Amino acid sequence: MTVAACSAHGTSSTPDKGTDRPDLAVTGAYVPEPPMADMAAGYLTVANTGRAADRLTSVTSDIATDVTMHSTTSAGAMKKETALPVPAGGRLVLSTGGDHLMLMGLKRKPKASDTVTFVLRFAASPPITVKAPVKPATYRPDQ
Ligand SMILES: [Cu+2]
Repeated sequence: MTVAACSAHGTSSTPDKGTDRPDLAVTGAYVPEPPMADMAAGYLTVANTGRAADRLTSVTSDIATDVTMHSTTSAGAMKKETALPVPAGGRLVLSTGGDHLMLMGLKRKPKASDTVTFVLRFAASPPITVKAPVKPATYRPDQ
């Protein structure tokens, strides 16, 4: 196609709409039923089909006064993070034994079949609200 070949040469001054920004979608969110009444973990995947990277910069929840982002070191220790990267064309995966959300100051203890709401905020993209089902403590996602 001559038209495509022409724009590929960069003769057009109009930038491609939407291709140079992140495009995020959240899947697989869940909260395992916590063993303690004052603390719980949250897991989810943020997929970025856009061509720019983004960062998860803060998370809030209806059931916790404080939600922090944690990474897990190779030695198994948790480390608090102020942001987690969502690479362009890649995924941010929060999973058991890896990066995760930590819910502190629980207003109620999540029980299996409850739903927890998270609001995820990003450096570039608009906020995303996620309804995460509470799963039994033994639950592991397929992937
Ligand atoms: Cu943690």
